[in-house]
Amino acid sequence: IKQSNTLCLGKEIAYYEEIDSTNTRLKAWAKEGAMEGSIVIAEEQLQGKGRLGRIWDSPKETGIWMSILVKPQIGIEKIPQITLLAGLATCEAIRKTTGLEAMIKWPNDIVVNNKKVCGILCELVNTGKDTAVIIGIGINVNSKKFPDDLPYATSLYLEGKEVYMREPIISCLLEQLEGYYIQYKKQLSLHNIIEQYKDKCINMNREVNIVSSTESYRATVKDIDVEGRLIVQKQNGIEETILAGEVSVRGL
Ligand code: BT5
Repeated sequence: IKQSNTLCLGKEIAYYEEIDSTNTRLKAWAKEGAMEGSIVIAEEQLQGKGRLGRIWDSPKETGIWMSILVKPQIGIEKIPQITLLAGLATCEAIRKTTGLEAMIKWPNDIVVNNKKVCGILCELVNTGKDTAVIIGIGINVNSKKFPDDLPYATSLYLEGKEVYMREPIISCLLEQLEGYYIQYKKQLSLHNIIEQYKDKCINMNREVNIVSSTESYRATVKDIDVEGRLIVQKQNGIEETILAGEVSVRGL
């Protein structure tokens, strides 16, 4: 990744042909003292991770499977904000480099034409010295097809009918993310970032299924607050604040 104009992100890069998970690798490296902005990237993941123990399909050379280390010195309750930043930066980078109308599905998916093209998994790691966040980003770039059990998955290639170089997308993503991250650390810009996120979020003012381990109901998305939580209104008019719950949108 030669042409990335960043000050911090991507200055140290560990590249693998094959790895279990870039998040897992970067977690270990963080404990060994990796500096902020360090990146792990792989051509193929054998055990790519989604949220809640789910699997992220990461076949060889078709995607961007990457993890980025940041050290914002925040508590676990602030991780959703980092997920938002990463989602916004990735959405912008996909738009800028492909021209596709990428949208964000709260909290951590990027969709194109209502299908999932990217997933983001942020994890907190205690390095012994400080607390760091691993931002794991998986983008399906040139995948030509997906297994039958992933009917809502798509790639930039399938949506744009074009083969895309991965390097410019990565460079653009790092630049976008660094820009938002610098803003984020100033805290004052948080409202501005949330507004930009909401502009690109497909769930805004739409009906969603809220599915948790104990209940399931339909509600309308009203807002996203500065903590990155979803504010929904149930059919009986009562508002609920949703944290890292499971929100499924029809057709996704
Ligand atoms: C996510 O989880 O969407 C987060 C995915 C993060 C992957 C990156 S790749 C680099 C880094 N290293 C890792 O090990 N992970 C990160 P979640 O919202 O739980 O969605 C997972 C679900 O998406 C799965 O249960 C499948 O239904 C679906 N899925 C799996 N692989 C997919 C793919 N390649 N494209 C689209 N959907 C997929």
